[in-house]
Amino acid sequence: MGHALALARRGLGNAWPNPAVGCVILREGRVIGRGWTQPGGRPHAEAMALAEAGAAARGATVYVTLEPCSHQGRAPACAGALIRAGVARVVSAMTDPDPRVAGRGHAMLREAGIALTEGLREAEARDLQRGFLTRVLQGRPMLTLKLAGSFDGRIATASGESRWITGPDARRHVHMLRLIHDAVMVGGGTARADRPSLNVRGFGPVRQPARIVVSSQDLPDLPPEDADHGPLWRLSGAPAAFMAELAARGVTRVFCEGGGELAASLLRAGLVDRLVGYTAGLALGAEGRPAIGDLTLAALSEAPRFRLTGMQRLGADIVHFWQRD
Ligand code: AOF
Ligand code: ZN
Repeated sequence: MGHALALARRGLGNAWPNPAVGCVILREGRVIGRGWTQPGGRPHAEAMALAEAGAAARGATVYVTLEPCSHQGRAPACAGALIRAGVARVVSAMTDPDPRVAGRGHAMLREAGIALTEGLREAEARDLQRGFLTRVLQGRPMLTLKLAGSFDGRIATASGESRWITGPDARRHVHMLRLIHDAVMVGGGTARADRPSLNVRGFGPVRQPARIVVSSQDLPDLPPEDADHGPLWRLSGAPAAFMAELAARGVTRVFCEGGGELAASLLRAGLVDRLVGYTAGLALGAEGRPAIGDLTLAALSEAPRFRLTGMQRLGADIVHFWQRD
């Protein structure tokens, strides 16, 4: 299952609107098939692993990070494909919350006489599939808020200078995080001030994330959609409404890179699931621009609080990860 989870990660930022699923087929202790959800969501992980295994899948054991689907989509259901291939045993990490599946995939396997184990390493699978779960169960994508700033949490000098507070290792790390999200989001002020590329550079040809600018005004000239830039969407209105609109477009994982007003409105609306902070060893003082605008908190107890899940040194900077459970 650890191998299947690692394969599933290859689909993050790539598989949407579908969840990024991984699948490993084993026979007599040897891996005979490996699969992960392909760009745009098809083929599914199981179809790819079964194709590799071929006739050897008969009698084999299948590890999969999400319940195999039971619905006839653009291709036959994975549960049916596993049954036809004659596998002996399926181990799945979690139930698929999609109402078209919701336990029916597991039931099909059991009824066909396949030995089924559910819930292996479920916590890790849920963490990996969080964007898909949020989309299906809450009708909005998962949102990661990124902030790169000084020791004192400032993102620019009073005059707006921000290049470069953090170093090249941190910047490359940001591109890696863009890569594993479906969409990158900024506010209109940041789009006008920085003209950010909002694309992934330095990782070869990739499925570029969609670019979202939250603004009620016209946008500055940003590059058109091409091989190096994802689709450009301007959204406006209340955070809950544009997040619902993104879910309707199939987006499961959003990476918000500021600015301060957008970050504050998302936090006030309780829509931030994860934080990623890059901190550099310099001080910009009270005159520097704050990373997050006014939260209008009346008491410390109202402050949105997150749990530390990891940290790492990146050259001269550090990156720290937090999340809400
Ligand atoms: C699987 N294996 O690798 C994935 C699954 O639009 P469709 O027909 O491709 O179906 C999308 C749904 O299939 C999605 O909402 C989720 O329930 C499931 N995703 N299932 O068996 C996979 N990605
Ligand atoms: Zn499937």
